[in-house]
Amino acid sequence: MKKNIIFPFDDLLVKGAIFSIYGDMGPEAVFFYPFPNDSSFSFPVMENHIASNFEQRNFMQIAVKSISLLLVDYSFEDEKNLHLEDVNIFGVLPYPDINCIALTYFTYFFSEVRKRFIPVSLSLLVHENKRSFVYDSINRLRKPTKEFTKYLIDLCKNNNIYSELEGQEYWEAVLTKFIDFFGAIQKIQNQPISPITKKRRIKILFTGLESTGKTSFILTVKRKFSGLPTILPSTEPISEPLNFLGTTIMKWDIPGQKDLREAILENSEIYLFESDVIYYFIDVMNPRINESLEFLNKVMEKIHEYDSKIPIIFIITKVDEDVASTVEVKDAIAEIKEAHLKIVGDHPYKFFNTSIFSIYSVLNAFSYGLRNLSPNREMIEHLLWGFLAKNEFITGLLVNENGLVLAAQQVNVKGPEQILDAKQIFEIAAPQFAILAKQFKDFDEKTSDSIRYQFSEKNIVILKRFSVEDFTFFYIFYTKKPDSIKNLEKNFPEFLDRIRNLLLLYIR
Ligand SMILES: Nc1nc2c(ncn2[C@@H]2O[C@H](COP(=O)(O)OP(=O)(O)OP(=O)(O)O)[C@@H](O)[C@H]2O)c(=O)[nH]1
Ligand SMILES: [Mg+2]
Repeated sequence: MKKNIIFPFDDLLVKGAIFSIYGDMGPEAVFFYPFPNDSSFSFPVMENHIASNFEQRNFMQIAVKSISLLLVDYSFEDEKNLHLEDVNIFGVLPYPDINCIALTYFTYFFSEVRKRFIPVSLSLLVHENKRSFVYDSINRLRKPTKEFTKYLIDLCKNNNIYSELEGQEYWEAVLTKFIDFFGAIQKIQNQPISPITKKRRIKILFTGLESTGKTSFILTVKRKFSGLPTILPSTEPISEPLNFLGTTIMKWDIPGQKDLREAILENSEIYLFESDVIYYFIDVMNPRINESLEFLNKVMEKIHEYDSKIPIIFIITKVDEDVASTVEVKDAIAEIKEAHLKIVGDHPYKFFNTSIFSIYSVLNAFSYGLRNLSPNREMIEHLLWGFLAKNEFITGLLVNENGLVLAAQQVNVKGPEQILDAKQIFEIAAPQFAILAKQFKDFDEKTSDSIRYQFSEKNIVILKRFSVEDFTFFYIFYTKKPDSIKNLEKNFPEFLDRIRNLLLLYIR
């Protein structure tokens, strides 16, 4: 049916919004805007809100994909310890058939009528080549997206709407709300934080006073241990690319000596502007707190000029194993945290203690910053958590071939049983990454191989290698139940299928 095709938000980058729920017949698109051009339903004002390029089946596909992807097997059971009402996940899913990606919000509501949790999703469609809008605006889109979803959920709850059909008589009210929502998105689009670039580049900064271990940290990430003994104080900012899942990340190592670190402040438009993460270093053996605070303060002042909420990752270095548990070091860490916390304001932050003698401590701290740049981090973590719970694993780590930790999850274990921590598990498996990554260059995407380490009857670590496009990844699973290995072999392929798309859109 051919109609007057008018979509009043012509220059909006979000081309459609689809609200889906898992109703009685499975996932279904219940409310959506604009209407698909072959809509089977019509009400008077609808003609002005039709999109020429979407069909009903596209919205159906979005409902199925966005909901089934994140469902974990326990989803429908009202188990006390699952806290499904706290699941609030954002991520980016690909829809190549319609050349779009969708910023996707996934959550649940509890239906008193159905006596179960109902999964719902809201998908915002954006053309593939405008994806950077989503990546750049994801944090600002969260609030209106959540609020609008909340409105739709309440509407469904209060009126027992569990299908598109049951929703039809509410369209008049819903349509106005959709238009308000699109208006809110338009506002966000009209005030870009940074120019919308086609290709996303990422910039990360390593800064802090001199001799706090910045260059050593970077060498450890690169696992260039041979460079460590001969390391000299840095004399100029060094920028170096790091390829992270197809995205180029520029890392800047800023020298810390007084006159040299002034350069970063004077040339803040080069170093600080458009930085995505700052790693700020403090030496636990020689914290020089006042001097460090003074410098950090100046850095923050510059950042505020650019009005960005850049995350600060504090790296407290030289917390070597032999001193880590001494009172002096513990006190120093507490004091460093307290002092530096006062100036982070409302920037997201996190503290890590590291030592170049524990590769995991360095890789984990470094990965944390990168992980937080991924719009799909929450989705991957949720899937990993669901997989662990379903198969009775305790810990799961997703690691790339360079040992960067893309996701780390642990399920609660009851009882006083001694369990290995993530660091121990990582260090058991890590020596294999490099060997395995090279060993079978030509293995195909469908297969994965595993190595099993069993220390004792009840401590088993499984390393699984798989690849997505040109990238090699490892999953490391830890369990105390030998039987769960059989589950792993059976359920892993399906899990891998779900996670593959999310990995491809990890940062890009
Ligand atoms: N024990 C111990 N020593 C460390 C650690 N990390 C760095 N160091 C030592 O600290 C000294 C300074 O390290 P660098 O990496 O050069 O420090 P930097 O922050 O790059 O210093 P500038 O380039 O001057 O800003 C070196 O002698 C390192 O060997 C650590 O985790 N443990
Ligand atoms: Mg240096």
